Amino acid sequence: MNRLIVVSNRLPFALDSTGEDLWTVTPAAGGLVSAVEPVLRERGGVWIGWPGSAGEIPKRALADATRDTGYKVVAVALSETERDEFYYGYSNGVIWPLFHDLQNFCNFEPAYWEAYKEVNEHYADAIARCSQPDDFIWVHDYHLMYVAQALRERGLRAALTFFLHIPFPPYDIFAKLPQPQRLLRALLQFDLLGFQTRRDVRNFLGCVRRVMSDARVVPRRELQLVRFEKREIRLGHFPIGIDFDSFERGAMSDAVARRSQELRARFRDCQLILGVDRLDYSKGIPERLRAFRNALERHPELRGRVVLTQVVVPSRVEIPRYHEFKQRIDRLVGDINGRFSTSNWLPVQYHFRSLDRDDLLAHYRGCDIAFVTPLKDGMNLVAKEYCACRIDENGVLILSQFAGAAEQLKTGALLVNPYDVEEMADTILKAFRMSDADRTARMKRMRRGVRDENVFWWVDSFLRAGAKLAARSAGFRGRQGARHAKTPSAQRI
Ligand code: GDG
Repeated sequence: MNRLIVVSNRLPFALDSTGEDLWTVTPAAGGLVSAVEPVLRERGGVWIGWPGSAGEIPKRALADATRDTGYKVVAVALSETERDEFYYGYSNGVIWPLFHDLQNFCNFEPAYWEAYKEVNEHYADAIARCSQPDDFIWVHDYHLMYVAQALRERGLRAALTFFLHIPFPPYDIFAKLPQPQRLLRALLQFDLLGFQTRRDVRNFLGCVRRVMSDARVVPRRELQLVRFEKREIRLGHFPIGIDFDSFERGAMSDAVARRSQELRARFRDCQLILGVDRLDYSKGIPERLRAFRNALERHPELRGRVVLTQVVVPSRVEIPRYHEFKQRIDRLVGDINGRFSTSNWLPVQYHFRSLDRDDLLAHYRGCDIAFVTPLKDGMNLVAKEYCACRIDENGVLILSQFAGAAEQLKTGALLVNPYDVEEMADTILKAFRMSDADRTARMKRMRRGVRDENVFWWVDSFLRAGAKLAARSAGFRGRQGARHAKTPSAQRI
């Protein structure tokens, strides 16, 4: 395989200014980074992305931050307006809510689409500048769906591949987008489109059939095929995994064992229920809290016997909707604790911050029940990480039927509808009462799946599908082609 070029909106760390020429480096939160970082660290390659602060890139801080990564980092700069209109605007104010079926949260401001295209052009320029003919170019996620079109306009004919980390909506929802045709046309400039689940592939093909009259869908058993503008585009589902061994090893470490014992010792005689999410309205946190409250109201045997630890990692707090959403969570936690707590029992332990890795793993290892109830989710890695850290093969996973992970974990998880508060409350009781034998049988099945279909399996299956296309690629034409011809062969992966 050839050198891997990963392109995503954000780099795996954020640079924040703390004064004149003073910068702090913080690891970026979120599923894409958790999944892709170990792959690039292992294989090497290039990561193109934005370091998270608007304005010029601080060259020295960037060099310091990337010295020991094991791969090359190319930073893309965004102005404040671009950040507001591309990142907060079109990406997170239109595509994110719409693709999670929450169309009422969308702000279809026309200027955002223009900014989206423009910023995608910056990423395309960065790719054109640093790529070589043999590179495997892998663009990630919903911020960058226009990049292939921008590259085609620059004369690039090399194979381009794309993976969508979030769900792809059904036609009735997708059609609300003011630019359905332009967006699908842009996506069809890639040669390989990867989605998390079969559901997303089905939805995408449904939209292509309804919106793109000159595209032809040719159903295939494995990779689907679309013929469009004399090109062939392949499509498939590639459910993302986690670095299972690293989570398992981490969970076995002395430090994690000690912290998990400390956690358990603080809540003797209680079963611990865990929720871990980025602050996001798609994660179903208020619904989960309402379900927990409902469970305490209707099932008194749970009072004093369960504790819900809810970790909320700050994210996109600059967007007013996220700020309001946090206040809603704060109020619900206050209400539950105010109503049910006793002198020696506080039902909800609420942390609005990121846990360090050992602490996160200690929570996975030490909590009896994971309560993962997104309203909709591309995959949801927390569900898989929980299974990997259950080295005692115990623990119950309550999982939303609308998380991509449900397709793989349904043999062991208790699936729920995250909009059905009473069903979730009853499922808490069912999990609480579940026998050790049942817990173990279910957890063993889930762990087997998460171990086998890990992040390296995910990346290999995607790269294998893409390698067939790369063989057919023609490289750059014109001036860029001439420059590439002189470049020495790149690092192999
Ligand atoms: C997107 C899609 C898809 C969470 N809290 C802490 C912490 N985390 C880490 C978890 C996990 C990641 O953040 C969250 O990943 P998710 O998959 O749950 O969600 P998104 O961020 O929305 O990710 C999602 C994913 O991309 C991958 O394709 O699964 O559907 O929305 O890895 O461990 N990490 C630390 N402390 C915390 O407190 N250190």
